Amino acid sequence: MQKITVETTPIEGQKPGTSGLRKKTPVFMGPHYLENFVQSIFTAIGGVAGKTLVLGGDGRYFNDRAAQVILRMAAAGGAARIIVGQGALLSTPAASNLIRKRGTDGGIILSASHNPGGPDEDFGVKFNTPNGGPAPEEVTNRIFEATRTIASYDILEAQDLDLSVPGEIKLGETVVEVVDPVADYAELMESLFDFDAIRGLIAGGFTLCFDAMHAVTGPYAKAILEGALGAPEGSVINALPSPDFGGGHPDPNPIWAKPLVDLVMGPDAPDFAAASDGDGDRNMILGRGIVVTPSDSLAVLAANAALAPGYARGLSGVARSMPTSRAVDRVAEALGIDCYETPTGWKFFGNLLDAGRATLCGEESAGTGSDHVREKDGLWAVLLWLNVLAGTGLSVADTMRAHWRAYGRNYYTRHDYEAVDKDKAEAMLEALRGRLGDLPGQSFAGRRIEMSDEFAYDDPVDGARSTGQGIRIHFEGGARIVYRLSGTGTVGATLRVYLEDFVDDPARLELPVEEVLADVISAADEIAGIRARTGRSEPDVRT
Ligand code: VG1
Ligand code: CO
Repeated sequence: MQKITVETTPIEGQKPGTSGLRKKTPVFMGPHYLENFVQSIFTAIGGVAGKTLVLGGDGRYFNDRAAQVILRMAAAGGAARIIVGQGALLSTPAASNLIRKRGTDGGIILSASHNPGGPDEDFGVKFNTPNGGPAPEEVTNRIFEATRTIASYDILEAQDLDLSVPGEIKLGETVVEVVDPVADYAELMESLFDFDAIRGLIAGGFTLCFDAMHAVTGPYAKAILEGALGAPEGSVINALPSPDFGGGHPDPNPIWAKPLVDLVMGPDAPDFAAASDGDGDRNMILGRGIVVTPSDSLAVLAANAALAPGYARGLSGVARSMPTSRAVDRVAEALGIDCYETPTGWKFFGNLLDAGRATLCGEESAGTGSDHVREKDGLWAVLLWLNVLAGTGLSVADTMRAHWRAYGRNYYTRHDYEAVDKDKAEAMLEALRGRLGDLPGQSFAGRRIEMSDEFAYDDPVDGARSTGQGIRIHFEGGARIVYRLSGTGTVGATLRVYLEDFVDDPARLELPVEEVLADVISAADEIAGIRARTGRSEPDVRT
């Protein structure tokens, strides 16, 4: 088979965001676009000669063809072995596990996560380092630099490989090893959780519904929940991965997973329900009559993790992204362990997990995980919840009530303004930045500001500094607003406004969220001038 060197020129805008490079699918399918980026990844890691990489994706449109291109490029670069999920499928946490378990040099994950897929929707490529985690900024900066100077890429002239059957195939000098995408991951889950207890819970009549949203977790959830744990067939819905996710957004939140919310609020509610996203790293937890806020879920799991065998020895510490509610901070305080506050994006947890400083991590965006891999992990969160419920015998709603009574409640919501004019959004934040010094002492909607700043993070392990990570406004009494722009969108700018207030009055623990946060929501608009500056009167999505 012949290696071809193709001349190319740099393509603008190949800068990885919060989680890899995400663009509209036709952009990725354009001449040299995927190839330039992949070659730049190879350049940034010093080439792939003699190396072993993991490859897989969430099955969205173009996943299969992109995987064939990457295999030919890795072979042209002299890779020793590429471990690829059958059908080029791997959930993000399963890829992270394989990268670690097989001691590889990293991996490439094809996904735009919760963004919709299809010929006119989104595609993405992400590189994970040998620890199994998303490349840290130092690596993504090198990848970006390489995209700006690239002059050629190497690719093997060869036909597509048959990735439908596990086994080994030779591609040039490279071994392509096709593996069952589920097996190693399922084994890892069984090592962490008390499967007997969960089986017993389900055998006792506890009912559950898992919505795979036509995305990658279908086969994983079928094998684990229905297979290993004995949930009746049909407990996993939308289980067949489809290239356009059945035409929906594979985003597990009350907007895109509304049918699941309707189910738990209706007469046929199961005891437990959950959903995951396109690439299987997010989770949404629901119970009869209740939707659990991701920030609360992190706090509950931290408080009860010791019920699962994998965490019985206790937690070394916990970490949350800055905009995530501070509910977990109270649990950490009670447990006497450290709580770290990092910028948005899982890559910032990697060093803390590697150094053993944190065992559990989470984000308000439905991401929860632990040191078992270096990515957030949707099914893991579902299984830990089931293990906790099997241990306490409580319902989801009673678990939340007990938690709020013990720790107080951080009422929380996030308002997203999507596809806002980028210049206007940036100008709004720039104006706010200029006023940060003057805000303390001023009142908005009857709330007095105590502190305001722009979040910067100094990694306690390697000292790397990340600036410009979101504007924070703290009010007297514990309320908080955070403003930041999304780093995963593909159209204009997405403004995220994170709103929170703390209540520990036992009489006020079960009020509607929008009612408790009404002042804080008004203050958020008054302070930044969202309506006036963006022309939007309402957020597009409230989670
Ligand atoms: C969003 C979330 C962030 C998450 C990231 C990747 O980023 O806010 O918490 O880590 O998506 O998740 P942003 O920059 O758009 O706010 V996933 O499941 O899309 O890999
Ligand atoms: Co995801």
